[in-house]
Amino acid sequence: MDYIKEKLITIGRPQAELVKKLQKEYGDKVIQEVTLDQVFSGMRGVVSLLTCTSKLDPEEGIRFRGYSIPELREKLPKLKEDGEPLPEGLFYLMLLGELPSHDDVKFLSQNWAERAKNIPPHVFNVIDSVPKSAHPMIQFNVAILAMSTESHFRRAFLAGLDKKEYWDPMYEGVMDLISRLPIIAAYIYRRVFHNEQYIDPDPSLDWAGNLAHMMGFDSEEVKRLMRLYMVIHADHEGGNVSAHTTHLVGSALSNPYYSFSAGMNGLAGPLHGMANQNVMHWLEKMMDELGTDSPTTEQVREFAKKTLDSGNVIPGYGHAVLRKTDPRFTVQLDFANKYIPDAPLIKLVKQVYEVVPEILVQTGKVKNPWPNVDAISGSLLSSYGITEYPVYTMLFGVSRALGVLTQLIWDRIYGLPIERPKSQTLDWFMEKVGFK
Ligand code: AMX
Repeated sequence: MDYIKEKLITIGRPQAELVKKLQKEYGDKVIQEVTLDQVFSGMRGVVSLLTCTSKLDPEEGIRFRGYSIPELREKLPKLKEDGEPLPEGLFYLMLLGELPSHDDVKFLSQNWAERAKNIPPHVFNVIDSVPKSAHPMIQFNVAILAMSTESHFRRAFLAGLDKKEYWDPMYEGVMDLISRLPIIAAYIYRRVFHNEQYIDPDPSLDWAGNLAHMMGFDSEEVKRLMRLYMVIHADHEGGNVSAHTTHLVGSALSNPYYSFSAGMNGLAGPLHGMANQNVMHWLEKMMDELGTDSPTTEQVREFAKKTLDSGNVIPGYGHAVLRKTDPRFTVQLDFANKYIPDAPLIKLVKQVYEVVPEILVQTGKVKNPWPNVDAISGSLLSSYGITEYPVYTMLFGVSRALGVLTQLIWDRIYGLPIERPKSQTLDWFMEKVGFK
């Protein structure tokens, strides 16, 4: 057993006991009242999930095991002092609840590089059988499902493993799956956009650095950006579509591949992860229609208004929980201001930021007029030469694996049951509220 796994279960067993005790002794305590409005508006604010990896504050944004993004940038191990934190470190933090050392991060980089060596050939055959024109998220997802032939969890379940031990094969499957996602994503990227000129992984590199390398970007700058991208997209507490779906499907004891694949289908929706690609289409359409790459701020304002008037949302703005500018937006803007302040797309992102919140406020209905993570991520990637918009959501997905799959291990440590909320008919709701 590797030492991280050993540490995990040493921490995990008492936590699992605590959850059981809490439920047994306080199970009948009322924690919240739910209104009809909450049910009809996508269960906003309804507390119904136990998630330990991260927590989202509407004003402050995401905290991973208590640490904000600026704190992570300061405290997580980096390869170079002025670089960005390694996603391996964030995984360690989310899994074990404590900050890793440089050695811990190195262990994970090496462990994942080793595990990534054994992707079965049929996975690539499955990708190759899908038309290149299919969206990368389709190709990514069929590859994830195809890898489930390797599931430790499925094998252990069939062999009759004691359910208290389910966390163990789940950990193995999650580690395998996370280790392999960069190879899968880079394969799809090179297949679709670089004429099948594949680049071998370099096992001496870190997980995100290797992804940049296999995509064909060997500069330190792109590796640095990839590390940041992988850290900030990793988790956003338990109720967002990709996290909730992964957790829900996992509650049926589906293996990590089935569970994560389900989450990725949710990430592919335009209101969730696909927004990063749609922001780029929106900016491109703006430049096309205006016939210029550097529109005036007034022109940007008019274009944004036109988008709203035509009954469309402005992608990259708004959020179901956040009520301030997303710190994941701010950190990317800081990064851009530091390294590429004059990039034309970054200038455009800033112009949009200047005018869109005010326009959204004027609608009188948008609860959060501020930018989210997707308002800038594509422009940043594109400014560094990763210009193929359809891969942006897939890169988001590679990162999101870190959080949602860590939580899946914890779900099995806690021994959470199959999820099954109650639904009611419209008549029931009408009767309940006394509708006349
Ligand atoms: N542009 C235009 N209208 C918007 C808007 C935006 N960016 N954000 C919200 N609205 C509208 C909603 O469509 C809704 O209109 P309706 O009453 O006519 O149906 C109204 O404002 C109230 O919505 P809300 O309570 O403020 O937001 P929500 O919780 O229902 O939805 C979100 C949140 C993110 C889906 C929404 O803000 C949106 O569609 N944003 C654009 C897409 C986007 O950027 N998604 C990425 C989110 C982050 C992520 O998951 N990656």
